[in-house]
Parts: sequence; C-alpha cells; structure tokens
Amino acid sequence: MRAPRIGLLSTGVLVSGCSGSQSALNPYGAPAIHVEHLIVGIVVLSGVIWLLVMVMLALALRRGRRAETEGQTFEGRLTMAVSAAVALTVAIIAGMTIASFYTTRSIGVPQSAAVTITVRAQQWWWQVIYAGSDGTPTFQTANEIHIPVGQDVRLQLESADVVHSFWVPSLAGKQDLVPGRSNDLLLRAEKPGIYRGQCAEFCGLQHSHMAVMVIAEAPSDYARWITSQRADAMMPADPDAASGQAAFLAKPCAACHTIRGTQATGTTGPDLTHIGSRQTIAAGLLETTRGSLAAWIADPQTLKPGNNMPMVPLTSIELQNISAYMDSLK
Ligand code: HEC
Ligand SMILES: [Cu+2]
Repeated sequence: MRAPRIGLLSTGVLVSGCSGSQSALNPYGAPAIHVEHLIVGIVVLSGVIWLLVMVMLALALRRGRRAETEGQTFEGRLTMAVSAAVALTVAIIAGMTIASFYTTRSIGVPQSAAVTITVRAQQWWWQVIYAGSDGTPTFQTANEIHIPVGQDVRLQLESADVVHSFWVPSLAGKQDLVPGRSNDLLLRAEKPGIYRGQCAEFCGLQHSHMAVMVIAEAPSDYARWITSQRADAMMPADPDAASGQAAFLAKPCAACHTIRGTQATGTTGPDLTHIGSRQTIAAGLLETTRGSLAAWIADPQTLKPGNNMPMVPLTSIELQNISAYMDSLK
C-alpha cells in the first residue's frame, strides 16, 4: 500500500472516484477498513445469491416446460424448495444485520482516543478547533485536519448553520453535523498521507466546494505542527507584507477574520493566523500560493459564487501587499 497524495491542481483535478485518497474501497484507516470489509462482504454475498437465483430460475423454466408436455406436477417438492428459500433468506438477512451491528460497534469512538478535535461546519468551509489537554481551545485552522498516524482521533462534529456531513472515505465512516448538537466520529490513519474528503450532505450553493484534507503524519511531525500552529502569527519582516498587514487591519477583513497576535479578531471567516501554511484555500478550491491568495481576495464571488466573503474594494498595491502578507503567515 502506497501512501496516497492528492494530485492537486498540477493536473487540474483532485483525485476522486474509486481509487486514490478519496474512496471507501481504498481504505487507509482501521474504521474505513471495517466499513470496506462490510461493503465487500455484502456485495459478494448478494452477487452469489443473485447468481443462484438466476440458475434456479433457468432450471425451473426448463423443467416447467417439460412438465407441461408430460403432464407432471411438483407440488411437494415446490413447497419444500420455497420453505428452504425462505429459511435461507431469513438466515442471510440476520447474518448481514449482525455483521453491520459489529461494524458499527467497531467504528465507535473509544474512550481512550488520543486526540480530540472539534470540527464545526459552516457554509461552505470547515472550522477546525484544537484544544489543549485541559479542553480549552488553543488554536484554530480551516479545511485541513492534521492527525498523528496510527492513533485514534475523536472528532467532535458540530454545525454553525445547516446540516452538513463529514466524509473522508479512506479513513472513516460518514457522520452528519447537525446544528445544536454534537456528534462523534472515530478518525484514524495507519499510513502518513493526505486524504481528501468532502461535505456529503447538500448544504446550499457551494456544497460541492466544501472539501476537507486530512493530513496524517508521524507523531513527531504532528507535534512539530502543533507547536508551530500554537504560536501567534509572525510579524512581517518584508516591507510589502508589513504594509499588507496595516491594510488588512484597516479594512473590513479584520472584522471577519482572526490573526492571533494582531487586532484582527473576527470570527465569521476562517482563522488566518497560519493561512500561508495551509495546502488549499476556500475549502479545497485553490492551492495556496501568493497568486491564488490574490485572486481570491480580489474577487471571491467569481471564484466561489454565493460564499460568505464579500469583495472588498482594494487598490492594486493594497491587494499585492495583503497577498504577500497572507502568504507570509506560515
Ligand atoms: C463578511 C466577512 C468577511 C470579510 C469582510 C472578509 N472575509 Fe475573508 N473569508 C470570509 C469567509 C466566510 C471565508 C470562507 C469562504 C469559503 O471558503 O466558503 C473567507 C475566506 C478567506 C480566505 C481563505 C481562508 C481559507 O483558509 O480558506 C482568505 C485568505 C481571506 N478570506 C482573506 C480576506 C481578506 C484579505 C479580506 C479583506 C480584504 C477578507 N478576507 C474579508 C469572510 C470574510
Ligand atoms: Cu455540504
């Protein structure tokens, strides 16, 4: 098994379908492996049953025609055959029910989960909140969930607006995010890699642009990532980026976005403290580069129509500087 990678933008498309990092038939984590066994088991069993039924049907048709010409009847054997088929059907359905019961149990969230992460769905992005050991939130990110490989991760799923559904098929089952309640999901990756997922419940205009990346890394890399994300935003060293910071704080940007370590404390949009370190922006829409940041900030409504970030009028110098600043927030 090779660890999956996303073929982001270099090929123009994200890997999806029946192979690659976004497929329930290509599992890389214990919960997803249990689900795959259930899928394959039920499909194979149903296939065998279908074949048997077709064979029996063909036999019955042939015999029936012969019986008609020879005046035979099969009353006794028919009753027996039907009773046997009914008994077999009941046994098979009971078997499948028990198998799905055990699968559901095995993908339940264990008490001992090493890491708990809160994921709050919004139209149309994922707010990801990491808490310290005492449960108080320490930092936030968006659309990108880092997890340590080989460990049970408990996701606490919430919604800020409508019903969404969290689905990273290669790693876990599917779970709804419902306003006003919190659902749990066990997430686990056995191999380092980037696993793509997306909202799986129609949630409005930009539902299809609501992707999420799970980045599974060795525990030491994960710990390094946590340390870097906990830190406040770096003060810009570059003069363009410094002007960009000033412009960002003077514009409506700061009313919607938080950048820890500055006066920007808005909560409507994603936390941008380390935006430059994320793989994508706008929930998987674009790879994060200085150019894509500029394109997004210049006209978010053309790139992702209907999303909740308005176009903020900027001069071209302001746009350049703000993009440089965003890109510098590693
Ligand atoms: C009215 C609130 C609002 C204002 C004002 C606003 N934004 Fe946003 N911003 C959002 C929302 C909401 C999103 C998420 C959009 C989505 O992905 O659907 C977002 C996304 C972003 C992202 C991508 C973040 C990510 O992790 O995907 C960047 C970068 C960004 N905004 C920068 C800015 C800048 C720079 C300004 C000022 C010029 C600004 N925003 C003004 C609400 C706002
Ligand atoms: Cu959705």
